Amino acid sequence: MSIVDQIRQDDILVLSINNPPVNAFSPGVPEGLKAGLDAAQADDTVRAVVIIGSGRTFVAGADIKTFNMPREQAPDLRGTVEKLDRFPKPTVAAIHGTALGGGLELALACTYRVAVPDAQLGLPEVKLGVLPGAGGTQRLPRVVGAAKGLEMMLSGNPIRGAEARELGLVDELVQGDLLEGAVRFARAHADARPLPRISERSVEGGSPEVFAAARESIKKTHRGQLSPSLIIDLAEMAATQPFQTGWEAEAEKFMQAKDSPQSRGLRHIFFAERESAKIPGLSKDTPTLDIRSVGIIGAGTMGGGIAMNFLNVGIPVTIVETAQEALDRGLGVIRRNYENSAKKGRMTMEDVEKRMALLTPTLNMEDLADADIIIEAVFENMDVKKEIFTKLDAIAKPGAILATNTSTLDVNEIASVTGRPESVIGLHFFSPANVMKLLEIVRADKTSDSVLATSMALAKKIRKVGVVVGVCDGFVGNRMIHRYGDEARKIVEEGAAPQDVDASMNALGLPMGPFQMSDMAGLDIGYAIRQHQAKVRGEPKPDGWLDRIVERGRKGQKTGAGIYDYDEQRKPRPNDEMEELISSYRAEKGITPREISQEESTKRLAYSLVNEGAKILEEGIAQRAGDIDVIYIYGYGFPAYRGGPMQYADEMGLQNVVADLEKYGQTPAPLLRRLAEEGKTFAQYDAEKGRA
Ligand code: 3H9
Repeated sequence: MSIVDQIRQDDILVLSINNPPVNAFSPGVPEGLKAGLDAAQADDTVRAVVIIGSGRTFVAGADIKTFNMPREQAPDLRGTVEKLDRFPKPTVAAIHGTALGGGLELALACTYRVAVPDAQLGLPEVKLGVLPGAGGTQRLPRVVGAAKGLEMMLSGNPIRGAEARELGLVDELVQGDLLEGAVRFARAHADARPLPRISERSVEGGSPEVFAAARESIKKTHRGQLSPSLIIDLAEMAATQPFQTGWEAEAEKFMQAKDSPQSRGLRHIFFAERESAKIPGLSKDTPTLDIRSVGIIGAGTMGGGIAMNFLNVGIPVTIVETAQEALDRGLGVIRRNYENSAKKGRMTMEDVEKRMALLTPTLNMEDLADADIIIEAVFENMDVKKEIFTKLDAIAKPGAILATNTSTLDVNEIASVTGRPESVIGLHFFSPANVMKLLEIVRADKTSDSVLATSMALAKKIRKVGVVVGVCDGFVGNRMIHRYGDEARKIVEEGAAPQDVDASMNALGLPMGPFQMSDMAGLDIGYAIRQHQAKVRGEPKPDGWLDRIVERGRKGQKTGAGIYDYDEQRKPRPNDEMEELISSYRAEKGITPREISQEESTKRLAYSLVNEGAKILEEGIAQRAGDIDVIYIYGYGFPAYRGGPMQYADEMGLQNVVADLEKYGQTPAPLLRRLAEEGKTFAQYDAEKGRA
C-alpha cells in the first residue's frame, strides 16, 4: 500500500488515501493525489475520479504537526485544491468517518460529494486558533449560505451526512458500500459538462446584517480571540468579492492566524490532551475492570454531581448518606438539576425519569457490597475518611475500586487503613462535578496498574478529561492555586484593590480572577485550609486581611457577601466596608500602599502558577508540563488559547519569567531556572522526557 493508491475500476480511477490513523494531509498525500490526478488526466479511458479514505475515515484535516514547518516544506493542500478545481474530468469525494478542515476543503474542491449518513463534515479550524485555509471560507458559504457557513466555521462543530445532504453539501447519501456507491455515482455523472464548480457560485443570504450579527456574537463566544473575526471577514469577502480575491486573502489570513500565540496555545492543548491519556507503564494490554455499578458515599453537592455523571451514561448508582434528611435533600437537588435541563430542552422528562430510576438512595453502607467502584465524597477530614475506608474494606467485594474524592488529603494514608491499598485511588472531581470536564486521577504508591487504567477508561466513558497526578498536598491543580491565592492576597496587601487584581486575570482571558473565584467557591474553604496548614506547620494562626473578612461572616456568594457584595443577579460589587478593612489592615502592618500595574499583577499571578507547576513537574507529581496545562484549561478556566500556564510561560520566554519572578520577590523553582539557563521551554522538557 502506498500513501495514495491508484485503483482502476474500469472507466473510474479510485484514489485511496492511506495515512493512518486519521488520513491527515501529511507530506506524501498531496504528491500522491496529484500523481493520481495526472494519471487520470493522461488516460483517455478514465472518465472520472473517486477520492476515498482507507481505514476508519476520510481526511480528518491538514496535518497539524506540519504547522511548524517552513511554508515551502509543508504539504501543499492549497495546490491540490487548485488542481482539483481546474481538473477537466468529474471528481467525487467519497466520505465516511470525518471530513474535517482540510479534508472537507478537499471534498469541496471536488465536483461532487457522496457520503454515508453518519459521516461528519465540518471546519473545526477555529478550535485550533486558525481558519479554513484551503478554500473553506470561500466555498462553504457558497454551498450552504452565509448564515450556516458562519455557524459551522465559528462553532467548529461538524454536521452529519444526512444534514449535509439536505444543505446540498453532499450530493448523494450512500446507504451500502461507500466505494461501490461512489463509483456508481461517478459513472452516472461522468459525462456531465460543463462541470459544476462551487467556486463559480455565489453566496446566498450574505447581507451586511448577517456579518454584523456574527461580529456581535463572537464578542461573547470568542472574547479576545483572533481567528473568529478573520473567519467573518473572509466569509464576507466570499459574499461580496470574486472567488479569486477571497481565495488569495484567505492564504494570507491563514498564515497570520497560524503564526499567532493563540493558535500555538490551542494546538499545544490539542496534543497535550491526547498525550495526557498516555501513562508510562500502562499499555493497551493492561487489564481493566468492567464498571457496571457505582457506589457513592455522600449526597452533598459533590456526591450528587458525581452521581449525575454515571447516571448520564446509564450506569446505576447507589448513593449513601447518614441521615434521611440529607439523602432526600441530595436526591432533590439531582432531580431539580435534571428538570432544569429538561426545561431548557436539553433532555425530555422521560430522560429525567430514566436517570432517576438508575439511582438507589440508602442509609446503609452495606448496600455497596456489589458495587464495582465506590467513590467517597464526604467533607475533607482525614479521620472521617479513614473511618469510611475501614468500613468499606470490610463491605466492598474483592476487586472493587475504592476511590476518594479528596482534593487535598494524602491518598496513601487513606489507603493504609485498608487491607487492599492496590484498589485505592483518588478521583478528584471539580465543582460542579456534573459540568466540569477535569478529573484528577490520583495514583497512590500502591495503586495497581489495572485500577489506574480502569479509572482512565471510566473518565473517558463519563466524558471527562482524566489526568494522572501523584500524591501531595492539593495534587496539581489546588497546590498551584494555593500559591496563586497567596500571591493575590499579597498584591492587595501591597496596594492593589481586589477588583483590580481580578481584572488583571480577566485581561489574560480567565472568566474569573482569584477573588471572584474564591467568593464563588466559598471563602471559608480557603480559610479552613490556611488554618489547617498553619497548625500542621506549627505556625501562628493566620490573620491576613482575607481571614478577617471571613471572620466577619462574609463567606462569599453563598452568604450574599464576601470580598464583594452581591445583588440578586449575583453581580459582584466592590464595597466600602472591605476597602476600609483592607486599608486599616495595611496601616496596622505599617504597609504604605503603592500603585501596582495590571501587567505586574498578571505576571505575578500567572508566574506563581508556573513556578509551583515547575516544582510539581520536577517532583514527578505531574508527568508532563502539558498535563498541568490540561488541568488548568479544564479545571480552572485558564483560556485554552493561552495553552495553559506552562505554555504561556514558554510563550513569554522562561528567561523572562525567571527575571520577573526575581523582580517581584519570588524564588524561581530549580527546574524553571535550569530550563531558562539552557534556553529551553517546558515543551522541550516534555519532548525530551517522552523520548527518554
Ligand atoms: C486544517 O485542516 C487547516 C486547513 O484548513 C488549512 C491548511 C492550509 N493532524 O483524536 P484522536 C492524531 S486544521 C495531525 O485520539 P479520535 C491525534 O493526535 C485541522 N494529527 O482520535 C492522535 O494521535 P496519537 C482540522 C492528528 O478518534 C490520533 O490522530 N482538523 C490530526 O478520538 C488519533 O486522534 C481537525 O482539527 C491532525 N489533523 O478523534 C481535526 N487529527 O494517537 C482534529 C488527529 O499519537 N482531529 N490526529 O495521540 C480530531 O478532531 C480528532 O482527532 C478526530 C478523531 C475526530 C479526527
